[in-house]
Amino acid sequence: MITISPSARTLRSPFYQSTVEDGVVSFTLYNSMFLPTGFGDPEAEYWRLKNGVSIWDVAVQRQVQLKGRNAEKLAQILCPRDISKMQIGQGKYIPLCNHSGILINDPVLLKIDEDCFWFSIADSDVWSWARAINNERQLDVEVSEPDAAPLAIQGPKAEDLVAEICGSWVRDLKYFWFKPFKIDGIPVLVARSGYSKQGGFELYLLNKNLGKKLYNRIKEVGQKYDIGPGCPNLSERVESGLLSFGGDTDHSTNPFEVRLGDFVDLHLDGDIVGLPALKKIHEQGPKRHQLGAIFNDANVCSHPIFEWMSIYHRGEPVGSLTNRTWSFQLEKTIGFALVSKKVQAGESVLIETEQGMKEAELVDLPFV
Ligand code: THG
Repeated sequence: MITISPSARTLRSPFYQSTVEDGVVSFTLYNSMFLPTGFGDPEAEYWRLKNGVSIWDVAVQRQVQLKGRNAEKLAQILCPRDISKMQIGQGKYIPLCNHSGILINDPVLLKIDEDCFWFSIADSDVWSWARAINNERQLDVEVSEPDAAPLAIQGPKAEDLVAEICGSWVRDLKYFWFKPFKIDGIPVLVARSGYSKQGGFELYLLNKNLGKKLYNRIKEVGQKYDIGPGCPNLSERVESGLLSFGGDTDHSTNPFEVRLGDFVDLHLDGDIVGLPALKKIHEQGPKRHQLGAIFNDANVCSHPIFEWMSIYHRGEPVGSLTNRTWSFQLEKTIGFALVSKKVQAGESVLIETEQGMKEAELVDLPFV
């Protein structure tokens, strides 16, 4: 068996030991941390997420904290989305872009306080980016990593479980909103969010020494909901059309190509990194778009892909398949296609797989 060698660069989450005890069988690296990718029964993990409730160690969603008098100013310079009306306790999904309008991360932004914001980041270094812009603009904001590690509770039974642990007030939390709370003395932020479309919460643990205690508490109360271990689920997230930054994007992807255009506020003006480029890209019209691909052969391959696969239409290369998975719901092999606007949903394409050229149908996302 090939394994990942640990080192001081590969960090463990506060919930690492708990996932090992829960039978984790594989990890990937994400933001230089171990992210569980399976507990030995992918199908059971999928249906638990769709029909029940599962607990996920997603501490790899690390926090980039901006603190100081100019924290909001710096956050807005970094965000091509209007954050001026955000309230304390509110979150927003943000397509972070560089000066060329290329997507460099897709974090959730949390307004912690009037002078404090957190970016809950996908897999790329936002600390260096934020520090660089901060220093260039001489804003004197402190950019750091707070003691915070998200633990996700996902699935249709998540709300009943979290309400039992924290109180029925959690039922009134709006999407991406959050509130500080103490569970048995364990400080957390309770947020309605998570990387699935099955509903649920994320508990941001605010004391890394209490990971085991929090995990155990949730499992204890979760027993009657038949809770079990899980992790961001490839099959569910692809069916649901959720983007994976770095997996479904490359170094030339802009937000309009990957269905994040609604999160760009083009009317904004002032000093915002990437906004002039985004206005231009929007004006000229993006050249690619993201569609779904459904293979005609049932099970083309169930394991994830290492590299994007070329897609052809009438003999011409038109783009790439950026992920691929077995859909337990559709009982087909599906994936995301990042393709030229010349091809549309409803058309057939050929995809260059390790089993040769395979026919697939393009469809609009999400699949489900
Ligand atoms: N939770 C937290 N941090 C994160 C993620 C998360 N950081 C990394 C990664 N996930 C960021 N990416 C996403 C992608 C999609 C969503 C959230 C974070 C998401 N999208 C919904 C959708 O696309 O339908 C809703 C978007 C909206 O309507 O605003 O939830 O999961 N803490």
